[in-house]
Amino acid sequence: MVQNMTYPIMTDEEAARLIKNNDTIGIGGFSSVGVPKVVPAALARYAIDEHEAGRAFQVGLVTGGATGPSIDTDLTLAHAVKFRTPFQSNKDMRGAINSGEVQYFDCHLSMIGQDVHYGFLGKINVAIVEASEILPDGNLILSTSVGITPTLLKMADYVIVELNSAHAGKLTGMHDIYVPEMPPYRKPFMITAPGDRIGTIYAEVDPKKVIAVVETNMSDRQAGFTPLNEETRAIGAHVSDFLVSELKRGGIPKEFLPLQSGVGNIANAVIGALGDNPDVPAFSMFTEVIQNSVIDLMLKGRCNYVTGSSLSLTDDALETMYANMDVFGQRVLLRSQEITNHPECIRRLGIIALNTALEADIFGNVNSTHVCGTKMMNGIGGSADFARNAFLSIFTTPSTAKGGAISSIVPMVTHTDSSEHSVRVLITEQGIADLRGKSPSQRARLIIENCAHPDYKQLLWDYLKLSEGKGFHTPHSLQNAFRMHLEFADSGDMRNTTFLK
Ligand code: 0RQ
Repeated sequence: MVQNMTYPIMTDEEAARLIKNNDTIGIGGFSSVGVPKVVPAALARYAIDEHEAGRAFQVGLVTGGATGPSIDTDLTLAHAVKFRTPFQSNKDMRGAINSGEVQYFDCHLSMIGQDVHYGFLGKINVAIVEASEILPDGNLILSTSVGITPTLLKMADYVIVELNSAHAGKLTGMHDIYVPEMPPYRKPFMITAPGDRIGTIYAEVDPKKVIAVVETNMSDRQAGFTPLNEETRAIGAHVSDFLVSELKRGGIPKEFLPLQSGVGNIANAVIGALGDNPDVPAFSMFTEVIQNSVIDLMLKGRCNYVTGSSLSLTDDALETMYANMDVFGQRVLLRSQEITNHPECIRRLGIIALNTALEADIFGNVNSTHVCGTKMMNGIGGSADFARNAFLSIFTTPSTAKGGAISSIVPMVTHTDSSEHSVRVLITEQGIADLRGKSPSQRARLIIENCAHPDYKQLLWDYLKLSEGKGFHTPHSLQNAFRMHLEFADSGDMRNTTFLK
């Protein structure tokens, strides 16, 4: 037995100085919660000191998903990040990615842990992870998220632990940690219901790797969501109406199916709307990110079980959970993202996947990441892991952006994250397009009629008419496919578009 006292206790500054220029750092945690906080901030200060002394200092960042400001703001503003993968949602990091300062590759979130395991990303020199407890044998009880932390602990040369007493004892038993074997020894994951456990409540770490423990007491300070508006309410109502009609006609089994919900304001609003519709049965969730609306629905008995990789909750929602552990203790389970997003589980459980598009084209392809095809917003995240393997994959988006100057329904998406083959239903505040079993022409008609904003309907009909009947299976006019985007770049308003004849 190794006692936790054998781990060296250090200050954040001391721990940060164990990291070297050019190291690849694995950051534990997921979707901005359960991530390390003080060591990355100290690392940013250290980088600034090194730069001022005329020495190079940059690191590569491999994370589970989005992280906190001490990583994506502090390290970015210190010009200390060389590359970053697989997902971020931070203004400063986004700026550095789009300016070319930081090399970024976004990646399906089910795959990043596996890529680390396979060695595709090179060596992970140091993992920095947050834990809520260190067990007597040195293993870790993680905190509000799991992400790829178990894999980082396994694969990194060295480990720095931030021991966060804010969650001490509160989350014990709420994790299910399982690291898949490497092929050819990988076994099926025997998860046949969202609550099935396959692993341990702790994450294993080789005590010899732990070079520092830094004690903290900090909440995640997760940002809140924008209040519901007419648009997000309408999207939520359409999603719940659609699921109810599918249930009634037998398109969804009467037992209902577990839901996955994407990130952001719209996803949060959609789950809230499902909970408010009495015709939607109380549901379970097999998802990646557990957002605020789920906590509310569990208290109301509308959501009866949720498993995900992070409790991406504002402080008040987390306090609500801690204060009602009789409700939440046995109904919330945190897993690694290799499992929450695993194609095998998603396909077996028959997940209903609800994700958000920035733009969708009239043939059903979805862009979730690139504004006007060039500027990175966040990343593909887990959206396509779920969309590709779901029982039913639904994408939602408001029909316009930027006060109506952009139509989210366009002739051709400027970047494709989920293709027409993975997008089965498209929903905007205008209505629902059920694309299943429809040809490209039929899909275009449905999407224009049901989903486009009235300001853009005629424009999109005009586009379709340019090429329909000309012997094309997918009636595109290549010289006009991006005219709406080009018009926005020129005049700032897609409504001014005229197509070339
Ligand atoms: O810009 O912030 O400047 O106002 O995009 O848009 O409407 O607030 O939507 O917060 O729900 O995020 C796709 C980004 C939606 C998110 C995306 C502008 C709009 C606004 C945000 P402002 P909203 P949301 C699994 C699921 C990929 C990852 C994923 C996302 C900003 O859902 O990152 O799904 N998805 N993961 O004005 C230009 C358009 C636009 C546009 C919107 N067509 N053109 N700008 N905007 N449409 C879980 C995980 O992976 C963790």
